[in-house]
Amino acid sequence: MFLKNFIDGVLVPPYSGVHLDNVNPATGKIYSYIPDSDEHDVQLAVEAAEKAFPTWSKMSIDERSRVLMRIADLIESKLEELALAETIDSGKAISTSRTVDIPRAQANFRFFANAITQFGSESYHAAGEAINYTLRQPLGVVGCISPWNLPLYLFTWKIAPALAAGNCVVAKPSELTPMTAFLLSQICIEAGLPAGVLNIVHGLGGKAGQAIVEHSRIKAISFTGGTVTGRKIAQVAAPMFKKLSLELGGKNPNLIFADCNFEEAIATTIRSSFANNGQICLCGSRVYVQVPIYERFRDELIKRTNALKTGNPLEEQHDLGALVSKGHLEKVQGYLELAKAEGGTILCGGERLNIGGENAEGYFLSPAIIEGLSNEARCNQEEIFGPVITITPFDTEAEAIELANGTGYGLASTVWTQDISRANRVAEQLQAGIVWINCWMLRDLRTPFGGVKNSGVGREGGFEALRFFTEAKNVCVKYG
Ligand code: TXE
Repeated sequence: MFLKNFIDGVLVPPYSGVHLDNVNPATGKIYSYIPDSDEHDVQLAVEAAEKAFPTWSKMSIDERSRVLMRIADLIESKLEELALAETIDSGKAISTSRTVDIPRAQANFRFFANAITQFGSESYHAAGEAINYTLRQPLGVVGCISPWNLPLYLFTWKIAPALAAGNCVVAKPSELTPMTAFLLSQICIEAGLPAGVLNIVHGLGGKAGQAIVEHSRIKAISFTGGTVTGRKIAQVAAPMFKKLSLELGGKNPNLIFADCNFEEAIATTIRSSFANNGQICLCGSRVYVQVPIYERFRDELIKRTNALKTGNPLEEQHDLGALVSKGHLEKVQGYLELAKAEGGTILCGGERLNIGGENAEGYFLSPAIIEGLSNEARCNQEEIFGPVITITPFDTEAEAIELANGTGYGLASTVWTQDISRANRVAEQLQAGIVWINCWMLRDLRTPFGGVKNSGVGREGGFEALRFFTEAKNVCVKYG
């Protein structure tokens, strides 16, 4: 199957005529081909978006909202088809696609279709003198670039607020997981989204992605992906004074105090470590446990990690599927080797698995726990982004905070304690954009989402996203 770009409301092949292989990570086999787009395709997409902008941006909020709702309804009605496509493309367990990825993609459109109807702006009244009010106007054409770990989920998390705010979009999904973005283009046609409002250009980051970032008429870039890529994008976009939202990597700590609810802490730590094969920027990859419960917690964690089932992602009984690509599998395996060289002990997992049958060549790795590394070890500092966590004991609250904050990243963290004062005290001191107390990934789409330090700049979610995708213009009116 040959996927197509979605430009000016129609599905078209790439300008170059060249296609890239798309591999099913659970089999290691090519199963479709994606457009190898370049600056020509991006140019056509920008022109289509500019042509659509005057009408889309002036359409009533109610009408715009209805179109986005129709897209949400169609995603919902095609849940099974989209979940299957997501799993084949990314290797993730089908239960994850069914219960997390696709429901959330639908929710993203529904949420922003509603949010735009409630989006207001400030006004300041200086009695007897003047009134200031702020207009929030769409930017024009904006670029959205998303990664492979939560393909449709993160793609729509950017596109939905951009469109809701009245912008026209040129978007690029990851070349590793293009399928559901392609299916989304068909859904947009079915939903009656006007031509050119959303344009989807497939292809490589360094080529199609770079062309989006470099395009002088694209006013803002919303990007989720690796920190190294984020830095490259900032280097190009910042001197052009584009608005930038960068949601980058994480090396998130789980702080588990001795007074926690043990069962909840352990069950959630299993999820936060290995959900989606650990390929979620919010996964907790550094687990710190207070000394009195350290051994008990560690042993139980090993037991439950060993009980996780890794296998054919299309079979419902499997908790973990395949890693997204051969390159990524090798990167994660490289970190396991490094962990040993750094003096760590692999307590369980970390083996390349041969599932057999048609999955014999798939990129399967058993979930791993590493103990005995210093906080400065690279495996405790760098984002591994696979089913690999480290576990480390701590004594005091102050030590826990120091360990947690001791990396270049600052995306998310979890705190496990029954002491409400401690929970709030620790939350205040953590260098992170998101702190979960006694839970993980409990998401409310109204909240600000993003990181500090090397985890990025800007916030997504709720009105923050609508503010990002609009320009504030203050109007000052003097009383006559
Ligand atoms: O992502 P990239 P990669 C982390 C994770 C992973 C590492 C590298 O640690 O191992 O990043 O992953 C596009 N201009 N995360 O290389 O390259 C690319 O085509 C414009 C964390 O797969 O960041 C894709 O659409 N675009 C993470 C998107 O950027 C460019 C999610 C992300 O790809 C580009 C994914 C360029 N120069 C990886 N180069 C998270 N935090 O959620 C690439 N792209």
